[in-house]
Amino acid sequence: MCPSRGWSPTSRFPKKIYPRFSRDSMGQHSDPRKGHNGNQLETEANADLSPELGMIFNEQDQDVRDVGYQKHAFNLLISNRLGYHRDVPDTRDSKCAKKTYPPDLPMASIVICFYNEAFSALLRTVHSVLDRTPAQLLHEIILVDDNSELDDLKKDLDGYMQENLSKKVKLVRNKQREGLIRGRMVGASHATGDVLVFLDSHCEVNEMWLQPLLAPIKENPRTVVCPVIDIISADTLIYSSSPVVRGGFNWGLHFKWDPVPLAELGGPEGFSAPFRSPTMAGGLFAMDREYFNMLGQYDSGMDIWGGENLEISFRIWMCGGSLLIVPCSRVGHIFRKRRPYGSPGGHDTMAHNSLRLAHVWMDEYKDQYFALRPELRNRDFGDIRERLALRRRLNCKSFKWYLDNIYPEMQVSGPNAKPQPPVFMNKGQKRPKILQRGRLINMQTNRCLVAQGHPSQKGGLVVAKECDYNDSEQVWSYNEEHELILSNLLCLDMSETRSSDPPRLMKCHGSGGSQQWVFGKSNRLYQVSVGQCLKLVDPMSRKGYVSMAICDGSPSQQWHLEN
Ligand code: LR7
Ligand code: MN
Repeated sequence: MCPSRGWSPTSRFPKKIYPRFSRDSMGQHSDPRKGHNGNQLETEANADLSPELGMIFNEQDQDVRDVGYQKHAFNLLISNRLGYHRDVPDTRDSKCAKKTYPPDLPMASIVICFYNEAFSALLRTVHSVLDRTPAQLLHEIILVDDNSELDDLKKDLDGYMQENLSKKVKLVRNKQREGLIRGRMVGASHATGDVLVFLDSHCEVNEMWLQPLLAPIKENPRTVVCPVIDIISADTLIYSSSPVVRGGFNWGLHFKWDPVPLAELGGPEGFSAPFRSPTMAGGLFAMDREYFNMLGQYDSGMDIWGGENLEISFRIWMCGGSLLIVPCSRVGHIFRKRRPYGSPGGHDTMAHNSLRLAHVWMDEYKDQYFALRPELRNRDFGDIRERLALRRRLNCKSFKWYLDNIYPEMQVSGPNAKPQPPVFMNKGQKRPKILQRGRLINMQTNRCLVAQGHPSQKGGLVVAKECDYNDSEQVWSYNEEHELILSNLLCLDMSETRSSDPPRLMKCHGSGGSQQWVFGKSNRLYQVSVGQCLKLVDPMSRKGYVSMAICDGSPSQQWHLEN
């Protein structure tokens, strides 16, 4: 699974944009730009209201959301309502806009392999490429359906492509599930452009994303490049900027993000110049097509998911190429908390694939992996003779060379651990501005929402009780991050998808979602990540319990923050 980037100080308050509601239909796969009838949500000029994009108005909305989380592990209701075209915030450094690129860049074949992807997310990926790539650089888009089981990815997709997409967009279907590694190889084998660009099937490319990737490849075809991967929240679909970091790994052979060493960021262009990265995350990169073939594509003995990202990273560096991250190219990716699919037979393909890469590329350092995973020491990993022959044929360097020269920060266990070089840290943290302070009053009963126990108690419930205007512990602050903080201590929190649970007081995490609340129309208090509104359960009961419910605007759902 992809590590989240929550560790970065700047990602605590990401620059964000709220999706604008512009769709005419929900659930039907027509081009949303084509008409404006039906279910349009009332939007107000106030951009702060657009988090209401996830609001659940009826059972059908609830269903789309719940089934969506099960099948895709992100908020399908919002994804569908967003449609296939939207603007995203330009997250590039200001220096990027001033850069110019040669007019005769190589042409790109975009390869997107998907398995059971949400129709709207797949189409938004495709249209973002079509909308934000100059036609003369786009040779083709190749979609590879990895034998998906969802109905709409069959006839509906064919129909949509015929009606709405040019011949530049092609679709190849695998007869059996191959996994993303062989799936990408299938896509690449159909490609005829100069450069291959791989994307996951739930991405949105940003302004001027392609030129900065193609330029270093034109200069040197042995350069492989990655964009900075911006974050599209799985719960809100909000697109936010991600900190500039580089790829590493640990001895469990999991990819991780590392800060960029200061030395890599030298030069007059500073943060906007491409810099070297020991590894890539895997899903989003561009590579000269001939070089991809020459370097041995991927290991076709790897199944479904995992490990191929480290394998190709090691191979690039050890066999004479280089791997760069290009900060002026930005592509958003939906980061999910779990992978919503398994592998046929339920195999741990990550372990199988990691074993293959360890045995082919890591020399004596594979023992570092086995020290952590002793049960894998004697596990079968199939035939790797072809990959070993490839390594010899390409005359690749040792893994020790790679560690010494490309990833010296990597600690090798043993008595003489190396000291860490200085690292680049992002700008300091800032506190979100408080917009309003006051008592949170239920308008049906005039009672105040307060802590059931003490407001400092983590995990404590909130209840509607008689207001006590002398008690400062009943005062809420509402800030620009849409957090509701009681008595300056804890945040009102609805953890993720368990919308049947009541909200609780939790440590403020600053990453939106479960702690984002919006005061909407008719005094609704809407929770962004569960798509529901806060409700007083029983106005007659003295207990004052509250819960989340479908937003019907009834009196028990009306709240007001009173100064
Ligand atoms: O059997 C499958 N067949 C497929 O076609 C399984 C998956 N897929 C498709 C899938 O629909 C998606 O488009 O392959 C793509 C990647 O699968 P994800 O989105 O489930 O993977 P991920 O984003 O969780 O994982 C990251 O690591 C993977 C390791 O195998 C791949 O390299 C992914 O491309 C990679 N994603 C990224 O690098 C995006 C940034 C995330 C980070 C960090
Ligand atoms: Mn992905």
